[in-house]
Amino acid sequence: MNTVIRVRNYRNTEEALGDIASFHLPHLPLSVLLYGTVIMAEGAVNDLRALAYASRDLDAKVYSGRHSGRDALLIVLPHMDTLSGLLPDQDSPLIRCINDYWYDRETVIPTAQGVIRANGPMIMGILNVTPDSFSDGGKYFDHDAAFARAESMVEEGADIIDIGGESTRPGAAPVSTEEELSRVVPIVKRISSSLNVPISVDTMKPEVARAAVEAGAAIINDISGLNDPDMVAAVAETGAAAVVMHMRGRPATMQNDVVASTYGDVVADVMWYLHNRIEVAEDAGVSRERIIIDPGLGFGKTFDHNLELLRRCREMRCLGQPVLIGASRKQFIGHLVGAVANERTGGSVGAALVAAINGAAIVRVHDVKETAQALRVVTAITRGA
Ligand code: 7PJ
Repeated sequence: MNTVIRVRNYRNTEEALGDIASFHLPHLPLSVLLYGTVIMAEGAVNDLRALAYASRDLDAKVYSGRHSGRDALLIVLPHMDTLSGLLPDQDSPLIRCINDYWYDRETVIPTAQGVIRANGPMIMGILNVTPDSFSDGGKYFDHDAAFARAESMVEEGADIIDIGGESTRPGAAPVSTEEELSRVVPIVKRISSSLNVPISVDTMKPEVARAAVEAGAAIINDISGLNDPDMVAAVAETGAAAVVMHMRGRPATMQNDVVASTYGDVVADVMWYLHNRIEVAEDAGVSRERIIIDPGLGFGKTFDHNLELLRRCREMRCLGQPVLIGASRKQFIGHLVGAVANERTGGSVGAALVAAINGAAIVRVHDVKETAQALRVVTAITRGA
């Protein structure tokens, strides 16, 4: 089906009223939108028609309209109890969407180095082996220092180590393939041969991806969303898992002229992009369960877009993939707390907790120790100690 379906969770009446206006629902009581289960489906008219038909079985009210530039349905399920008998039925796209939204299942991700399994949010610790990354550039450029940092992150609670050899901050100098290979491959080899932790490699270059997996990496983290067809091929061939991230524009210029109207509904637009990238990857032979999705906080987004993506993070689970959130030390946090990058730990932990509570499977962070401690408490509260 060429649709994107998601449970919609409104923050307040104003936000719900916005959707009411675009679906011409003058008679629908606001309380139903705020307290019922609201599903937004967008896409091809024929698929929407089939969904509208199927939703009759669920005692739903269905309204058609437009949303974020697409044909859309708003499906309102006023009573959750009408669903109780239907929840195990995985074949209905609507039920699958509700299940993905609400139920925390075990995360299972096959990678190039075995299967990653987790019952709660995982921590991906950032290791930049660059001379110029924005918050810790130069610190771990030296291989011994990088290895020592990887070791300490594992002790502090990192479940995955993400190694990056190219800075993606706006205006950073591009790095040649040879240079990136020489920064990344030796450290991947060293970590994979002596630490028991899955390694992810933050790269946009297929040559680096292939060499990194050969050296022991499990996951390719491509901020360009598998934009290069050869990168899709590299992921398919190597059996690596892939983080597919949304970015608007290219790193050097992505923050130029981003405004509120860059997106209609930022969550909808990001989900459509990710939906299409998943299809491209699947067509090239990358199995769906190997794909992790990421809205790409800070990559061509305004301050408000970043906050909205974090607040509505759970909606993205309706694509059926584990969600990764990278908020750590980013500018939108600096904007709120007024601190330089390496003094944004508290703000970053706050964002990571919101992501975890909102269903993120992986949080990508610099401050592993503090995040692990905070997540330990959140997990005990939300899932039991
Ligand atoms: C992200 C990333 C992110 C993923 C960077 C920084 C900039 N990869 N690589 N998600 N950010 N998947 O760490 O601030 O948000 S580099």
